[in-house]
Amino acid sequence: MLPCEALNGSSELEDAPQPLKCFAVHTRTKSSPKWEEVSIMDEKNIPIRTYQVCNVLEPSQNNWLRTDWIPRSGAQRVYVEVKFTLRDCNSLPGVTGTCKETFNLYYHESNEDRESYIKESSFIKVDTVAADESFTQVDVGDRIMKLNTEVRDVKVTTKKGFYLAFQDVGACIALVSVRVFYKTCPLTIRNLATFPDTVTGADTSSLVEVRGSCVNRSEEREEPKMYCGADGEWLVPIGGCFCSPGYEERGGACKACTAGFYKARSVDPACAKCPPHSYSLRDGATVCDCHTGYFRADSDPASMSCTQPPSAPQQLISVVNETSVVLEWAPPRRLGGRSDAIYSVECLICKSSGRRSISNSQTCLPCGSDVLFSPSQLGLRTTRVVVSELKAHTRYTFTVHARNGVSRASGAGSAPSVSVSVTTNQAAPSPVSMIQVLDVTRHSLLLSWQQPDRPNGVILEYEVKFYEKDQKERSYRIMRTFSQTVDVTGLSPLTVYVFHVRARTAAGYGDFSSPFEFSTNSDPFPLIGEGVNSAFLLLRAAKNIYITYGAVQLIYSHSSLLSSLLSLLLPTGVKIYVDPFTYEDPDQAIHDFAKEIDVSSIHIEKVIGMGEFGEVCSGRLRLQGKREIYVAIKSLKAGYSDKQRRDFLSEASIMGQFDHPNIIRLEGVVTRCKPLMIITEYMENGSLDAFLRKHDGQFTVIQLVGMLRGIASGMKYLSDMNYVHRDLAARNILVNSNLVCKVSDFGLSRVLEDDPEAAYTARVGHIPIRWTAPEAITYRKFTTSSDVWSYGIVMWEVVSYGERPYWDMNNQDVMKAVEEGYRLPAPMDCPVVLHQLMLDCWERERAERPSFSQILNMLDKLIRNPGTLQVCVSVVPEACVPEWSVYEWLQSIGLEIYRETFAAAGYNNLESLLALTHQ
Ligand code: ACK
Repeated sequence: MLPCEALNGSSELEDAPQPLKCFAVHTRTKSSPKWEEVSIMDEKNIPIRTYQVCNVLEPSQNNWLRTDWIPRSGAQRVYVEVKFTLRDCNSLPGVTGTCKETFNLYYHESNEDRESYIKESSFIKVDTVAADESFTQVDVGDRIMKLNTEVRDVKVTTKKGFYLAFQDVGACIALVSVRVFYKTCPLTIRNLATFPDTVTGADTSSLVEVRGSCVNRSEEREEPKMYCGADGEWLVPIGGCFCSPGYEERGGACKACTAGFYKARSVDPACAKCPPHSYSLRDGATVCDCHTGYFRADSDPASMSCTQPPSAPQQLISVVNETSVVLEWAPPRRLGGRSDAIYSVECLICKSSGRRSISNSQTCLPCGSDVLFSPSQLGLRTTRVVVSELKAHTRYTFTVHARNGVSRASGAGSAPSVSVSVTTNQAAPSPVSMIQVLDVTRHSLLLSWQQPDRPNGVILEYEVKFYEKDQKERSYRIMRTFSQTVDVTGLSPLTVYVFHVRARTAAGYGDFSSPFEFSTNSDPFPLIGEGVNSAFLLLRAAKNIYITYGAVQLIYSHSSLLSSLLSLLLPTGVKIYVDPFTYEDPDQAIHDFAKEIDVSSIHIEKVIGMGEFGEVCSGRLRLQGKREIYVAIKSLKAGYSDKQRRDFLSEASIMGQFDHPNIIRLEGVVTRCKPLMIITEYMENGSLDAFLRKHDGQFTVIQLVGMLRGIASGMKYLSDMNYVHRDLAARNILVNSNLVCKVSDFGLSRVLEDDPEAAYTARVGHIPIRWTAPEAITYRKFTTSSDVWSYGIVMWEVVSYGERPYWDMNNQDVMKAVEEGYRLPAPMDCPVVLHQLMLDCWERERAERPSFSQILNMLDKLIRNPGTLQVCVSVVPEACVPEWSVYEWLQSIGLEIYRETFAAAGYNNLESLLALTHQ
């Protein structure tokens, strides 16, 4: 066997070194092999086997020595290292020119490992191998054998293996060893990627591209690649891997982070110590857990300390400016280690619910969506917010909550907060947004407008300013009116006028509306129109007439023409109620007082209740040239009798005669098709009794008095028109979205058959006993004064938030008690002045009861001086305002002259006043 040395970065070919065999290669000359296998001693005197040839004396030598078949084993370029000795021709005595000093190296690729006979021509020459120069210098006589080492490489790519062959052409050679190997780039790890042992390419310049694979616990950063060069060197590393989270690179491998350390992302260079307020107990942590009481938000990086929710905001202060409040606060004392504190403002309207409870507990409701927060209500980064569009005279509680990124993670229920309660001041009403013209003549314009969006109190009157457009504001006129309509007369024909309207409450005037322009026309003024309608219009336009109910009955019962003529004789300005039952033809009444509406302009939406004659629905009405409005629709159910039809329509005939902001407005009737309908304005909050019960304790006294004022104003209007309602009760008052109360439920026969409260009495028929004055119960004496009695009961219902008058006493007991002088006591927290007014309405002698006009004046006075409402008749002494003296209380009700009398009688403090009774 030939000796063999292993070389770094190279591989010996399988089965190499191969035993060289001296065997025949098919040659053109001789066939006998000249190579001989000879044992010699090497330099160290170790015996080795060699192949030798030395036919230097004979010419034309061609001696072949070939290896066995060598499998290629994937190699593409193999290296052949030959160790040999060669005799210097000059050192050989007697040698002629035939002596050579080289031999040739050949190869032959083959899939066969058993080719016994290979033609010489099948071999391809690799090179002519010469001995080293130094070797030619041989010490003559001493014959030191010089070992030459020559390496040649050859590309072998076509077959599974190859043969090597050595051709001697007349030299004196001894082949000591032949080592055949190929080169690989050795397995290596670069940038945390493993590159396998790779065989080099076929050519000396070829680079083999190799893809690496990430080491354990690592992940690819960018595809790891390297090139294996022909000499077995790795070149141009690209890409690589990162250690996975929880692991870091140590010595080319990925090792787990130890306890107390973590690595969150593969791109992080190394494990890091756990941030403050966190820990990791096990190796390989990707994140550290927070200590108890500390938290991490979803968006917090793992490198961030664990933090805490903030404490409550501090030093909340409020500055009220009419109906706006500025809230300012200081940041929480503890921010929890974060800088992302945000604030939200909660707004509640709170009412003391002390009416039935001894404690001062509060009922709070969220403020409506119409309240504005600037810059915003939620997610505030600033410590200041302006809250506007609040209701006037209303108590609000604002709570400022502080939160930060870990408030939710902490799982704490509500965020720490600070609260403040404020009461808004009076505010002037907002401007009227739109003025419409209802009727135009040569000299007049009939205008109407909606109540301002934010009345901020009870509207006491409207001021209408107008001027000729050409005159600008150089000369203008002012008109004041209580209603939302005004008939502006005395105008010049065909002239453009500019109108502004503003509203006034106890807080003063609001701003004027923007200008609206209307022109008078040149139509002739209808002096006497046809029928009652025009006569009635004239009556409405007239000023300062007074006519009795009976007189009008007489006129209308005879002839509408007569009444028209009479009306011309009357002084101007008075509106008189006309009993539709005095008409010979009831249809005439309905057409005189109500507008016929085409059913196609009504869009019914839903049923809202049941009336005596059928369903009550809500819906929309769009009349030509007018904007769409919400309406209530009462219909007459099928199968009605003549009487029912007449009774049903009588309500419209009555309502159609009224035009007042506190009387339900008739929009019109449908009589030309079935079912018959009565269309009225829509009152969003339904009937007053149910509305108050629903909002028990939620209004200020001023708001309650505002409602009562509206009802009193409507009743004054009705009484001025000589109309007696007979069934005034909170259930027959409707409330709109602005809390405006309007008297409803008119009709004649219904008095009082459709009222579930009306009890049948043998003497006077159906009577709502609890609401009715004794003289009306006893001998049917229904007058405005009996309406005043009912109004007193309504006052009691309102202040007690819909309580049933006389609670569960039966009608008999109520009549008896009232007869004996018993009167309803003041409801909880009822101002003394209001209860006094109720008692006045319940005077036995009807002549001693106040008129609606007096009631209205009284309520206006109270609204203008809210201080007078501060003293309450209450079973809870603390519900009264403590700082008031008896004198101040007497002053507030205009009775300060009795100061001495009260003192003499021992009434020295407010508590002693609680014992006072009406008597
Ligand atoms: O208490 P409510 O909701 O108010 O239930 C009754 C029901 O119809 C039967 O009368 C309601 N209602 C009557 N007229 C109107 C109206 N103009 N606007 C709104 N609701 C009305 C009443």
